[in-house]
Amino acid sequence: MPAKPPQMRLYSGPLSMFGAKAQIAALEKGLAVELVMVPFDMARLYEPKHPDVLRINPKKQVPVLIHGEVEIFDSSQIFEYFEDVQPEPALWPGTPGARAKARLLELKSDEVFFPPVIRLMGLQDRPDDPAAVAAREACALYYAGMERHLGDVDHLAGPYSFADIAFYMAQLFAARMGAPMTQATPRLIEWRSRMTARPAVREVAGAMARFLLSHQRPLPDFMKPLAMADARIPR
Ligand SMILES: N[C@@H](CCC(=O)N[C@@H](CS)C(=O)NCC(=O)O)C(=O)O
Repeated sequence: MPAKPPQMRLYSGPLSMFGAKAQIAALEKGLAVELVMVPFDMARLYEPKHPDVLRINPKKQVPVLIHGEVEIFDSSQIFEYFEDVQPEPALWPGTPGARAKARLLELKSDEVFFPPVIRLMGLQDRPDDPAAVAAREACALYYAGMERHLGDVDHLAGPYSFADIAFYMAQLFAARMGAPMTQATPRLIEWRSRMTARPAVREVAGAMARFLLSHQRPLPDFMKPLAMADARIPR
């Protein structure tokens, strides 16, 4: 009898934007993944760390993925692994040039757009601090660039891709931190609505919305419909 293929286990957190990227990708690909939510609360955040996370990731962060002997961390690395083990539906475009552009957009989302959002997280009680004003301006500038980049196409890098998933989660956290998209970028707002309508996105962002509400945290307007229980996908 052939050996049973190992179960994939994904470690994430209820408010982990990077973990949510991996969760959405797994759902889009129909991968059977056991989700492990690591200890997290609003006061201590990710302390104490999950022992498997400590063992596998020297950065002590989620997401972490275990699949048999494969033990990896980092949402972008996990995207690549998912694409290799489950090529369909493809979440990178088909040609090398288009793939390179999509990968760069995915990286920019995490490493260019998101750092000002991280700065805003530490400035929530000081919205007028010059550093907070500058961080919100950086987000607005990035949105304006993405609006031009999007033009009149539906997705950021050709077909729906990991680049869309990454930027959706990054902008969701930016909106939570006071740097939402506005009507200054109407095509981007439409892109966000298309993304929010996807069942995989609804399931993951919906769980996040309900977690925030259960902790009396405000929701950006576009997340409010996500908080309803029927945002979950029946299985
Ligand atoms: N580049 C990493 C970033 C991972 C990351 O920042 N994870 C956060 C949660 S969203 C975390 O585990 N933070 C806890 C900590 O840094 O102690 C990725 O893409 O996975």
